Amino acid sequence: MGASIARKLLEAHSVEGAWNPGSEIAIKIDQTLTQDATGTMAYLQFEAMGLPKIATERSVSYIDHNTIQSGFENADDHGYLRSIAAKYGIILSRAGNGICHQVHLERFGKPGKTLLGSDSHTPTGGGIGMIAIGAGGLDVAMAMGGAPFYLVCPRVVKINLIGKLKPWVSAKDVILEVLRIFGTRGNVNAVFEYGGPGVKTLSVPERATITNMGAECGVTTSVFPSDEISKAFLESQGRVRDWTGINADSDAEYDKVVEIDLSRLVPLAATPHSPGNIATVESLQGMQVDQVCIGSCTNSSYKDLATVARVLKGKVVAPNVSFVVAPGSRQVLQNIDKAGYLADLIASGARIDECACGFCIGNSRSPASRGVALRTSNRNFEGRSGTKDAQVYLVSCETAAAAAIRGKITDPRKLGMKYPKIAMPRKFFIDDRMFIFPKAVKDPSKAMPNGMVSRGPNIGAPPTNSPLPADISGVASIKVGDKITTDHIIPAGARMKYRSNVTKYSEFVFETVDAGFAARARQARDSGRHNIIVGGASYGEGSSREHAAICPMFLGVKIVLAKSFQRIHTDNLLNFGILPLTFKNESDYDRIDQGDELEIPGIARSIASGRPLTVKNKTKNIDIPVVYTLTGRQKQIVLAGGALALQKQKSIR
Ligand code: MIC
Ligand code: SF4
Repeated sequence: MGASIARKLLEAHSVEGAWNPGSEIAIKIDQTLTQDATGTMAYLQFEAMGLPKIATERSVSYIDHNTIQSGFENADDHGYLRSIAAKYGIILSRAGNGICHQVHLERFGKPGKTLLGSDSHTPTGGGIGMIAIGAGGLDVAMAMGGAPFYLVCPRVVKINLIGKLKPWVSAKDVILEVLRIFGTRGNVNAVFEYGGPGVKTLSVPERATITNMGAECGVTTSVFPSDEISKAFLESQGRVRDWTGINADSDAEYDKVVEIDLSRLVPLAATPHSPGNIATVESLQGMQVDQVCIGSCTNSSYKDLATVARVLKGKVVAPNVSFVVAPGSRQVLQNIDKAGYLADLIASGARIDECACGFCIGNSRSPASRGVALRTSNRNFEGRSGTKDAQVYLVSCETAAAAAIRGKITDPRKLGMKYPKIAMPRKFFIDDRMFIFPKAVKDPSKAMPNGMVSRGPNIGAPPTNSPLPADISGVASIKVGDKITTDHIIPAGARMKYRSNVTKYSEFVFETVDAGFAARARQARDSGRHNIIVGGASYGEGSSREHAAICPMFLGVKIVLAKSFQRIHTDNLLNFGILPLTFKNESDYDRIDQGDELEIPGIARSIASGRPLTVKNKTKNIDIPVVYTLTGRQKQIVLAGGALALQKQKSIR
């Protein structure tokens, strides 16, 4: 049997383990990316490793999330990132240059390479045939230092595309269909690999829309072949030398094959409050809309914005709609400007936002109370927009543009217009001057104030943890339900400016779920008790933000006991010395209440020797069997109190 693309690329980068889905493997990382909201912590950790330079082929630090700069915190972080990039040989993409995933695809993505990014939408790079994986900042910091990245050898699911999309149906509808089929749960440790004759009908940015939102299914990554279309894209970026053809073998083996006929797809929407709640746009028609936002790393390419501009040309947005457009990159903005599309957007009444994450992360453009927002982004978790009771629908650019004109949800096929066909430029106008390339920094110390790394008062020290206690004796300090996202655990939006200041940021753990949690947990911690979080299924969905582990760690959380976990969050918990445990019998979830006194005597010794664990619920006087599935490496990490703590222990020995 032949090999899939995923297998070929993972095996070509393998440094440990053999191809055996479910077992642990380690791969060499060629490229890394960080963004500012996760990057400051990643670089603080990199500094703590004491290495002189990065060891990757290419590492890029993007400033795209925290660009609102209300208060000094964001600017302090930007200064820190600039000086760190100069010091360690990292490329800096300055604020205003665009969203990491869009920019990386344009300027640095290379078929066949591995990319590890401290952002869950890093799989966008799969659109150009990379194995691109999202991870916590610490894993990215270690990869920058040359360490391999450990992952579970994935199951490979082939998504066989046939046919061609009909007018007004686009790549966003393809990934919404994938979400309809697979949902947001149960896809951990899988890779979605796209193939079939339909692939050649999709451009690279369209493929990237699809791989980007595979993150919402919870897969490790998604990947497309690299073909003539990828070559043309790289040519248009002046980078044809970066092209290599990558294909699956014709007899490649897959764990599952699912077929999607592109010609049968219709405009779809993800309805509140999950990217997995899929409905047809037709079924939602007529609903009054208050806000339409175009942008985010999912849908902010040249073609996306040009299509919207053509739909809106000569019209003005409906009076009840606030219409926001955030181009994905400065390159997109410059090129839609040169082609005249920007002028059409401005004329239609668009509020042109900075080339950044902006509305998607909820730090700006929050909708009105109970407002209905149609957005082209990838997540519509409750409250993520910054307005708790807003109703956010995720849609394609075509559907968003139709609503902007009509003021209500409208199936774009019913607009009565001819579908605008957008020709991609053969050569994009390219201006790389908003990058700071390390080789241009002749004397790194001059790029830093007083020759030092720039550390404003917002830059704290990377927090550390103590080894896992011999016995756990504590309290179920919070009990939450299914599908708790990292946005629930530690909010982004206006709170995100505290990313470099763990003491402050920790005040907001579970803020939107139970505002009393942080104070309660602190009190338990300070009285010598351990905090235990009890969760439902798919705990830790969504982002890669390691603060969803770091801040609970800071509050004295030692264990999260849940029905199931998402991949990146599991790794983050372990990296910071918090033990993820699952119920042996899911129904035991009902046998713990918030506030119950819990004990796990001899936990450290049991884990070290591989013995089963039991949680003693002292309040209810019952024993609950629990499960840990840790490799030898992961055991060492969690017993030491996290990956940095383990590294320190090893260097002392
Ligand atoms: C997100 O979309 O939730 C973010 C903000 O990009 C996060 C990263 C972060 O929290 O900084 C992600 O997707 O990983
Ligand atoms: Fe930025 Fe939104 Fe993409 Fe996250 S999902 S990287 S916040 S644009």
